[in-house]
Amino acid sequence: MKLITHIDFDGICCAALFIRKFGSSVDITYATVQEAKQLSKDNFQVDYTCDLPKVSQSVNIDHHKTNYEDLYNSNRITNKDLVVPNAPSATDLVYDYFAYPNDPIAEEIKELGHLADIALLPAEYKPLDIVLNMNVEDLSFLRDISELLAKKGRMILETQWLKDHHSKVVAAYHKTHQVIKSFLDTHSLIPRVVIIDSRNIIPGKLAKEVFKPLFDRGTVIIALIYKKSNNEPTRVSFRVTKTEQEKYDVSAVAKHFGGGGHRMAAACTPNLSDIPDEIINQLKTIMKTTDTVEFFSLGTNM
Ligand SMILES: [Mn+2]
Repeated sequence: MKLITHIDFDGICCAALFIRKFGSSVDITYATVQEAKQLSKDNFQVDYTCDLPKVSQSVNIDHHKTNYEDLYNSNRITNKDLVVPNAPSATDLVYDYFAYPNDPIAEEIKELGHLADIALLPAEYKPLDIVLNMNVEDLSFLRDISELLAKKGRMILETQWLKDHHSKVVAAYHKTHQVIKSFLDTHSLIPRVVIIDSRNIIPGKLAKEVFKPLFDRGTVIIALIYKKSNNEPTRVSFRVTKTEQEKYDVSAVAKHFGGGGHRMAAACTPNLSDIPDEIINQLKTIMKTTDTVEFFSLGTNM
């Protein structure tokens, strides 16, 4: 049994459900969307693709709108696939696909994948979220966390493994929040639409920490510029605040730059020369006439 899954929380919960169902002999590849697309071009052979665009002729279990459209347009969708664009998470779909009767741990894994992907992870999961973000490039770490989740469900929170990892990364996390706070303290007026460059100012793996504090200040759309690490390309991650999700579709903007995703969460890897002007122009195509937009660097004061 070979699985390829996304290197995020949802993808890891999918992996945990596979291990729960088929045991630790499942061969798991963890990949980004770009890597999955390349592996598919190379005709990489797997049985299942989760939370990613379909790889080769595998069974695809996914909830990304752009993937659904691409599969449909290219006639690659089959009746074995479960690609549901409005499903809250791929984990929910894996849970339904295989069925886990009388398995409370599988239910906990489903709950976790679901909450993580709709950005409603309860506070007690924060250490797990931070540890995952900081170790996302370490493939053996991703396997470890999948195995541990499959074995323990939400009790993963009580493990010494998590406590040890958390104590290593918690200082960087607090420093990041100080930088975000001082940015917000020096900017009394925050527009409805914010493009914010976090590169060289906070660790790329923690860049997404800016979303919640900015939304709390009344921003409705954020385009976050970041680099996962020094040798990674510059990426832009788009988010729409929960309360205005119906009104904006950022996947259209991401798609313009060769990326994709969901209406309220999408990403792309634009040309550096498109930052920020072309990003602003594209955001304007989905903004309301009364919306204001501004470009900031997270590190500059006023
Ligand atoms: Mn997902």
